[in-house]
This record gives sequence, structure tokens and C-alpha cells, in this order.
Amino acid sequence: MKTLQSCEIIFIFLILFAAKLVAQSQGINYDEAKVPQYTLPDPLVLASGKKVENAKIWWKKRRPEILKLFAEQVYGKVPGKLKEVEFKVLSVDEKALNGLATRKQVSVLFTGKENGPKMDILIYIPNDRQKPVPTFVGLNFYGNQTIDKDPAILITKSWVQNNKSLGITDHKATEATRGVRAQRWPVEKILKRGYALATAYYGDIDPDFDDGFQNGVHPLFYKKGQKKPAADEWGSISAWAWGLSRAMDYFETDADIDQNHVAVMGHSRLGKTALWAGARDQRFALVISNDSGCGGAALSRRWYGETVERINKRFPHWFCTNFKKYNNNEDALPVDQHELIALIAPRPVYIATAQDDRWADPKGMFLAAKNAAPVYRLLGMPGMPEDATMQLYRPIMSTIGFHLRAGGHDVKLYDWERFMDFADIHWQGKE
Ligand code: GTR
Repeated sequence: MKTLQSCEIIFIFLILFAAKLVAQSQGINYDEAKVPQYTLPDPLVLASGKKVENAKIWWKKRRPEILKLFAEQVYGKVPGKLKEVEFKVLSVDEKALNGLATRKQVSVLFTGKENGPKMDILIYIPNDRQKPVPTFVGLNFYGNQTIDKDPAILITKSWVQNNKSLGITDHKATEATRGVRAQRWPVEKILKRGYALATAYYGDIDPDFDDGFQNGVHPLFYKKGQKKPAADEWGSISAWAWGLSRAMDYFETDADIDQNHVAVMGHSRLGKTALWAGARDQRFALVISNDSGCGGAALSRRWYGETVERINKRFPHWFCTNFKKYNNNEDALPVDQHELIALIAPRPVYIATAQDDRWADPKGMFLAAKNAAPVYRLLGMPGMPEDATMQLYRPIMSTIGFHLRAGGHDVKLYDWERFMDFADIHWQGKE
């Protein structure tokens, strides 16, 4: 009798669980046969309908047109400049990581004041160097101290997302978070391949929750009486991208960093951010998006996995208010994400995807990369071979790079190794 009862309980539990799964998956398309018919906007046709026939027209007319559309309809434009930004070098240690690197920690003081809003950049520069070094820069999710166990890394004092498995319960990062994300940041391997690595915590720029834009850098730009960004002004992704450009401003002042070879890299929401940063700021010589998905490298019109409506509802602060007009209305978008990649042309761009990360639509990212290629070709770069296909563990290393690895939504050593191969090829002429 007793056994029967527990069986019944298990059975009811299973039914409820299955019902929940069905409910959750409603409206989420994972079926290639159900991807709607769509026509992508042509990056090489002007709003006037005229064809973009040469590089000059691309630079003078079409690129500014596309950039403006992404700024005003998708991510939101940055409302101005801060005059007071200053850098403060907090520490330099030439014997970091057992002598492998020089560690610098630098504060970007957004209002020039030490007790005001600021972003801390952590930089490791390989000691085995003869000249300024090419550098990877990327934002991190839980503070600089998470990327390596190095006890000298300053622990962020900014608001952080609670995460029980990382021991963060009151939005404060603790000692226990040192190195918890080291797997995603193979610091020593990067240094040994001759690259510097710089990172900053994205929450230093804007904490990742919807507070109506009262914290973070947005209020620093408000006009008198303004309480939130206008419909075409920046959301959080645009603010994070702006922060990356402030890191670039610092690199231009640091003689150890080769400012002409800075690659901006990001994962997931920070992959969306890396692409937008690279599109806006041409000082980033190479751009890497890892599993960036919807609003990143994935085509919005494919309606596969995460959609514009879902992302806007779950993260209302990521994009600008105007982007919400396209909820369930992707065909009305004047751009699609292949054009975000095209804005990076002719600079090398790498799109990394993972097979089980269906939410981010690996095929949608591949197709976006491929549909950006005509702009690269117009600018005299190969872009991506026209017959390229998406194949597991067959990276494409043209001016547009791409890979699909096995596994899920994460940054793996495999990903970093390909990013470094890609930089080697484009920056050092390696085969
Ligand atoms: C998910 C979101 C994705 C991706 C991811 C992340 O919840 O739906 O677009 O950005 O978060 O950033 O980890």
C-alpha cells in the first residue's frame, strides 16, 4: 500500500513536470521546418533603393545608415561624451603569476573622482615581450577576481547578481569568488601565446537589472530633468559597449599594449556587447562573439530559440525602448544581425557557437556571418567562402571566422584556442 502511494506521488510529479516543460516550450521554436520564410535586408542596398556599388559609397553612405539604425532602433545611442574621465593606475606588479606576467590594475574614473562611479581594469601583460603586445579585452560577469585565483586581484565592490553556487547571496562578491570563473579565462595559456589579457566587470558600468536606469552610467548623461533614456537612447548593452571603448581609451595611453591590435571578446550578453562595441568603435581591430545569440550574432527573423519578444520581456533594460516595437514583429526591423557583423568589415570577426546552445540559434549565427560576407568582399576581403557550411569542429578562418563545437552555452578552452589561432592568422600571418 505504502509503495503504491509513493509511486502515485512520483507519477503525479512527473505529469506536473512534463506539463511544465510543455508550457515552457510553447512558443519557442526549435524546429527547422517551422522557421518562417523571411527576406533579409540587403546591407548593400541604400535606404533610397540604390545599390552600394563601391567601397566609397559603403563608407560614406550605407555604413552610417546601418550604424544609425542599430543605434536608434536596437541598442540605443550614447547621448554624449563625459569630459571628466580619468585613469588611475592602482597597482603594477612585474612579478605576477610567478613572473610570467606584469599585472596592472587601473581605475577608469568616469567623473574624474575617486569616490565616484568607476570601472576597474585588470591587465596581464606577458613578460616575455620585445614590443607592445596584442591584447584581448573582454568584460566578465562576476568581477575581475573571478577570472584567476591570483590573490592580488581587487574584488569588485559593485553590485553583483546573486548566485548560490558561487556563494554570492547579498549582491556582494566575496573572497570565495576568487578564480571561480578561471575555466572561462585561460590566463596562462593566453600569456604564453604572446597575448595580453584585459578584463573589467560589466556591473561596474551598469548593474545588470532593471531599475529604470537610475544606477550605472546612464544618469551621468541625463539632461536637466531627464529621468530615463529616451526611446532611441542606450540600454545596458550599449552602456557596456561604451565601457569597453573607455578601456580602449586607456590602452591608447599604455605603452605595453599594442593599441592597433586589440581584440574585443565577449560571451553571451557580453558577446552581443562585444559585437556592438566593435561595430561602433573601429579602434577594435578584431571582434569575437561567443554564443551571443538573439540580439547578438543570430538572425532575428529566423524565430528559432530566443526571440526579440522574449529577450525584451525578460531583460527590458538591455536594448533601447524602440527595440520593443519589433516584439513579434521582426519583419518590420529595418536591419538584421548580419548587418551588425557587416559593420565590423573589413576587420576580422569571429563567431563562436555551440551545438547544444539551441536557445542562441547556432545556425542563425552561421547564416548571419555568411550574409555579412558580401560587404567584406566589396571592401576587398574574402569574408567567408561562398560554399562554406556549418560543420562540427571544422572552424572557418577567413576574415569572418566561425566555429561550432559540441556542448552548451559556455566558454571553453577550445573556444579560446580558436580565437588565438584566428588572431595569429590575421595579425601574425600564421597559416
Ligand atoms: C540568457 C539570455 C541570452 C543570453 C544569456 C546570457 O538568459 O536569454 O540572450 O544573453 O542569458 O547572457 O548568459
